[in-house]
Amino acid sequence: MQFKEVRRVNLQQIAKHIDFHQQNGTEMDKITIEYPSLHVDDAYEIQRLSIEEAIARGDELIGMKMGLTSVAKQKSVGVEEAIYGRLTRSMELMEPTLGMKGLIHPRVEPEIAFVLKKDLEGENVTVRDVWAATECVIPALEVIDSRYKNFSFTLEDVVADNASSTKFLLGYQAYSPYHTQWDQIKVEMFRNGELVQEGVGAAVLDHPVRSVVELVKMLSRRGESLKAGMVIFTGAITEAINVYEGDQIEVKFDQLGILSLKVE
Ligand code: 0L1
Ligand code: MG
Repeated sequence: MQFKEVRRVNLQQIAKHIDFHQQNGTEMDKITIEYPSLHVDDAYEIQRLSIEEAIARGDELIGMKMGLTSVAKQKSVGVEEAIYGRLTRSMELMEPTLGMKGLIHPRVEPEIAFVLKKDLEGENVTVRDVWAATECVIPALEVIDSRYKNFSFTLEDVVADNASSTKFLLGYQAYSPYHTQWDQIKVEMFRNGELVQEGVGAAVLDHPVRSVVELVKMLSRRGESLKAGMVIFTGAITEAINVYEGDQIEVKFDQLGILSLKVE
């Protein structure tokens, strides 16, 4: 077998391995233990292939997310760059409850989500292009759950594991992109009534719209783009918090209401 063929087969096998752990909510060793020379480009290909496995089972790609968009978050997991992941229909919580079954060590983080009405592509995309392509902006919560033991990984590991994507909740109320200054939005996160995290929208690459620009650029380097109708999670406004069965999470988005999540 040619080298290229061996590599292609391996990426597919690794993708199937990761998909298995994502589907079953079981822990795994870092893939870089077995494949120490894995490149980040390979990791993004593994991510794409693992989502293809889910799509082949009837799931659907409905959005994308940016992760590690704040220096604080990068420091907390020891990875020094922003990354992206893919969101599928089965990840969306239709009710504000999170079942612990099938999850390993979930964490919750508040985000600002964009919903697109036009495609976005290309290395030269601008902030103006993103506003013109945005249907609405929605306060949201992301549930991340690394499949790696102890939430410990390298850049390549976390990219291959779809940037820890697991579940997401969109608020019921959508806002015009021009409703407010999204970088000024203050967010407070409460667990069982106790304030545990606070932050502002500017924590996300100075402004959440810049996260969408960066995502389009990163995707264009791999020949991919964002499509009309997609929901885009722009990145965490605060540190993520661990959640446990019985927890009640409340996140106050300044002037935009409260998102609640009951953990069962
Ligand atoms: O959405 C995120 O910022 C998570 C990116 C992956 C790192 C992590 O699991 O904390
Ligand atoms: Mg996130």
